Amino acid sequence: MQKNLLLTLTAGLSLMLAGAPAQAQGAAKPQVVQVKLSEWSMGMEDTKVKGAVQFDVSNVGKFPHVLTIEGKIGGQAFVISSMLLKAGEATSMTVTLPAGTYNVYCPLPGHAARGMVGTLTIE
Ligand SMILES: [Cu+2]
Repeated sequence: MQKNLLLTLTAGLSLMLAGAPAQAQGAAKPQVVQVKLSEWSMGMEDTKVKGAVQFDVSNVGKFPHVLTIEGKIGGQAFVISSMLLKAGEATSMTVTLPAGTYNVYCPLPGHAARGMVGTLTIE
């Protein structure tokens, strides 16, 4: 698991990662993806989207959970994490990533091993 870059995003914050292509249209609305974290699922397995993505993340479980996205852009590893969400809490984060496949998981100890993993594909 790479930890070169760890960014915690607060509600509504929009992030464009270095190396990501500039958005052609600028005003393009991000695609909304609902993420419902619980024991033991990311609630968004194998999501496929285009362009900017707004993750509306909620914790519908009993334990704290986090949405982490991990991958490489131009050979450079990155990790993006939501804030830690306690039971019943929600947040939103918008990311713009180049086309590719990224891993999503909950980084809390043992959670990924129990099934809190998935894939995000940007087309
Ligand atoms: Cu978790």
